[in-house]
Amino acid sequence: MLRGYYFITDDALSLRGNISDVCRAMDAGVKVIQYRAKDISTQAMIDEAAKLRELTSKAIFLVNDYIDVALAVDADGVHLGQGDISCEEARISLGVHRKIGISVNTLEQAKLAFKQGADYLGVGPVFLTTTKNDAGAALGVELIREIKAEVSLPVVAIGGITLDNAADVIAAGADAVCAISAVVSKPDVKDEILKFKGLFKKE
Ligand code: 3NM
Repeated sequence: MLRGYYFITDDALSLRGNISDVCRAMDAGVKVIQYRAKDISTQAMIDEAAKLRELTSKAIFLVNDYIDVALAVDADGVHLGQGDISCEEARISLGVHRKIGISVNTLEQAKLAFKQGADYLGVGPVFLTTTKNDAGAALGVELIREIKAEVSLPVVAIGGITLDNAADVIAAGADAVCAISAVVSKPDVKDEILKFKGLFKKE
């Protein structure tokens, strides 16, 4: 289910807005959609996430950072960063059936996330990115190889991924790739996603 293209919303970078982008992502057959919103109220997030939940009934719909928003709209899970509530604590509110993804920057963090019951890992930033302010230095594809060799969880690679470097990321073992700016700031979101998906089919 996690293999292929993993979509994350970004209203600031989007040319047509989150609703349109998610519709196009669903048209492209994306299986996982993450709602990521910054600098808006919790209620505004819930309102938008509720609309996106309706559009993504055939996908796994995750909410970035906010367990309360995820529960309010009956999302399929959350994605959490290193500074957020721990995976173990989150599991208490979310139960066993909802998914928890954890962002990791090191092999040690990946091992801990596995121990704490994460369902998948977000590994990044693989390359330099300006989309996330505090993403930090590029980690390179080698970390994906190391994590895949030692931790049996699906890996979603993220950060600075484009059509030019995604094949290297997939070759390193990433189960899925996410490219935000390289997709939502392009005129045809569906078309861009299909190009990324095509890289997986060629394997
Ligand atoms: N998380 P772009 S990097 C949301 O490293 C996010 O955990 C990251 O955007 C991480 O594809 C990132 O435009 C932004 O580089 C990715």
